[in-house]
Amino acid sequence: MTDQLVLLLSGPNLNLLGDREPDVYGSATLDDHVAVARETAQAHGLTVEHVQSNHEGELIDAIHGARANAAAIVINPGAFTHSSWAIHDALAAFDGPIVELHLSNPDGREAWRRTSVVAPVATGSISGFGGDGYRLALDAVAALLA
Ligand code: CA2
Repeated sequence: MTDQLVLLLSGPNLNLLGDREPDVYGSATLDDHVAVARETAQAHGLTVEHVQSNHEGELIDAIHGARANAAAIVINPGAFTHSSWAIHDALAAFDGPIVELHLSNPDGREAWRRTSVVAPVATGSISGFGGDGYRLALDAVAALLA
């Protein structure tokens, strides 16, 4: 049987991880985090497809694509977390589990980060555990799909 596919989405500026703000986001790169997600997925018999984009429409297109081929979505929407009702609507049209993932804990930061417009359409959220969040998110997806 083929592995179930999990779409891992990374929003704007996450391609800069490891380069700046290590005090907030850690020193690992996005590739490092994706590797952890892939390893965790593999241990659960899942496969990860990763898409990073700095463009809202590209993230939305990827979510639409997931409707046909993915069992679950893990998404770190970056700053779109706090503003993108378009991503909210796209996720609302996806039928499987959705895990919202953040490296930092947005609730402990600036006031504008305390609102997530993605949270209402997510199955659950993992925030504030740094890179460990990628392993936790894939563990959560596996449990939800089991
Ligand atoms: O904590 C998270 O994972 C965030 O989604 C990261 C977003 C931020 O806007 C959210 O409030 C919380 C920002 C990602 C930007 O990442 C950078 C990495 C290195 C240098 C600059 C930005």
